[in-house]
Amino acid sequence: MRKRLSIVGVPMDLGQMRRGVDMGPSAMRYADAVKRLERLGYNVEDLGDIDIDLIDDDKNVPPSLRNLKAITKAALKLADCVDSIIKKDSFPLVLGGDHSIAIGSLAGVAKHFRNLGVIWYDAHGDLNTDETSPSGNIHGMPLAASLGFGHSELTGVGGFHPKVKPENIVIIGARELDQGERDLIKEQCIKVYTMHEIDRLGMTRVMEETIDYLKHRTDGVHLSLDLDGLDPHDAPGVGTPVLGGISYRESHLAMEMLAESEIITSAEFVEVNPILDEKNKTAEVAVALMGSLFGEKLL
Ligand code: B3U
Ligand code: MN
Ligand code: MN
Repeated sequence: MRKRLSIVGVPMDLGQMRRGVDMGPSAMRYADAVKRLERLGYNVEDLGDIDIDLIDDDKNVPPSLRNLKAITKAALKLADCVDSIIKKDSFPLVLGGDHSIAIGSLAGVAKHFRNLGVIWYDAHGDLNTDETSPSGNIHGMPLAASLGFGHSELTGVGGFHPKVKPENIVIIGARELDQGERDLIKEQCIKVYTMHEIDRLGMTRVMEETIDYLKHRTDGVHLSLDLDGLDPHDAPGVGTPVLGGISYRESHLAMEMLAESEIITSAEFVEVNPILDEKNKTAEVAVALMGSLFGEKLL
């Protein structure tokens, strides 16, 4: 029987200040995400996009949690959608949108696993809370919120927390962390492969260790892939590019190793911003990586 895969787009840019990332789902569809995955033998359904309500909450919400109401509302909708995808035995593939959407993805996924693992492929830790964030941008908070840290409206999406335990997380590609994030990583003993470890060990070993680590302690793994984890040369269309990132080739290798390992049970590709992109390059990179994640091989 063919494996089922359900795509849902979250056209939201409210978790950060640069407009355009709400067009990420369209850009990845335009880059032929559906066809590419169908070619691999998947039964792909595209559920379209979640409706994003623009709620003007500036008056009621502090600047440390910009657009809290609208982001929470979108997270609740996405959580329900992801939940129903898993209930019908399909694989949820979420297209972002800024990274704050991960709060909803993880809320929907976490109900179905007792020991969910998370791979956070990102230049950033996204481990800020409203108390530690230097920007007030919620796209810098989703991993903290999923661990149960931060504002109760974010941590409480889905009615339970935490969505993931600190020992079940692996961050890959980090090269820009705020002090509060560093403190949380140390305090919670979160496993992080910074660019230093990727350079030193090589991506092969990083992924072998990651897979081995998560395989033995989790019953499902969500891949949260922020395109800014890649080097801006390879993925220029992102809102907060950071030099010295993971290469296109290393990223393909990482996805191919994840495909072989068969540990990934849900995934999201976020922060593609077509306005900042070079001829849809970043969306094409995202779709090429999806191909590898779902088993594409040259021979
Ligand atoms: N850590 C900073 C910057 C940032 C986080 N995520 C992205 N940028 N993409 C913050 O605003 O929390
Ligand atoms: Mn991120
Ligand atoms: Mn990032």
